[in-house]
Amino acid sequence: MSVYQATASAPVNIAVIKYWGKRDTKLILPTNSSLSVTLDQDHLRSTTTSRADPSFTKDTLWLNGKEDEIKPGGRLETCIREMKKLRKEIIEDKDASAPKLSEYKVHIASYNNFPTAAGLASSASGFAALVSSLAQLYSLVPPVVSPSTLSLIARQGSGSACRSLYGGFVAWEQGQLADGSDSLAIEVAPQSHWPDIHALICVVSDTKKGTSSTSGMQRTVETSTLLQHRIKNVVPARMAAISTAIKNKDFDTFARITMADSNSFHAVCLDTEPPIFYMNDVSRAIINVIVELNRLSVEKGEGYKAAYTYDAGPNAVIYAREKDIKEIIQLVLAYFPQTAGEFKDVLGVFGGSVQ
Ligand code: 2P0
Repeated sequence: MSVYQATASAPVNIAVIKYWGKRDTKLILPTNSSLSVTLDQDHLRSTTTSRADPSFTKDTLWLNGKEDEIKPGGRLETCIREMKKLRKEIIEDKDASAPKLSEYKVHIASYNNFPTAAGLASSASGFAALVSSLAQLYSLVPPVVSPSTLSLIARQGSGSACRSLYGGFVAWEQGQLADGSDSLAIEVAPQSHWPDIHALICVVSDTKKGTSSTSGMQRTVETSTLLQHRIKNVVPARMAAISTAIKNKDFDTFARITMADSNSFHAVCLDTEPPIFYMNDVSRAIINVIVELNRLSVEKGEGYKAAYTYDAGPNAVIYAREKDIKEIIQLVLAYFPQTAGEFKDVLGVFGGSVQ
């Protein structure tokens, strides 16, 4: 008897143009496009195994070994249902001899291998790995199905997950259509285009954030006037400019826009009622160190050395070129010793290249 089983893994991505706000909360359609860099670290991935079998009585998911409820109408159920639908339409309806896997229940086991201290969100890599493993199981792989098509489904698990289906530099185009069929991820450039770019994660705190992204961003949509300015007047030009900077390997422009967009995202969080604070004093002190490092470097005619960005939490991600990584790590550790002093809550620095 045949065994239908597949395993796939997906990496974490960190946005340089931030997704913050939905125009459709059910389909997860964003109020603006976003762009991210996919991290290429073996220890920052989700790995998922899916198995379809006629003997299974219900779809079941285990997350890090613990059964997770698949709520009717919830994000997990949507992703599984949409993947089965794609299998039926693209494979089974066209080839009568193909096994009817879409009619079998699935068992799914997913693991995140992040160090708990990294304080990174797991929904992006988690839903991307889930969709990738079902795609392998159902033979929905290139050239039959593109990662962009799969991203339409991963997006409905968690918005940022759609960007984890490609390596390198990835845009999530917000799209215009009400059904979300044009709100998908596209590759801006593969990692091989600009392998010199690296990412450092400076762990400021590993405690769970106070306001979840999902509820925080909806509060921003409902209450922030600054968000309207951001989505209409700021992000579209930045998306175009940073894509060009990536294509030209123009680090100064990449760094300037990355830092500006992190600042803009945290400004709209502050403009939310009640305000949302994701950065803390240590996060802001790291910004000052990077700003000063860049100021001195620009003064010497050597351009920018580093770009900071912060997500919905206090941990810094610093993008830099290979030649500057060592100096930046030494600088961060000099200002924020990991064992003593008032900055003892800086838990660690993880280095890595992008995928
Ligand atoms: C981003 N973040 O672009 C932004 C920057 C956090 C700050 O995507 O509700 O977990 O599941 O679609 O994807 C976090 O939002 O939210 C996020 P849902 P998600 O990476």
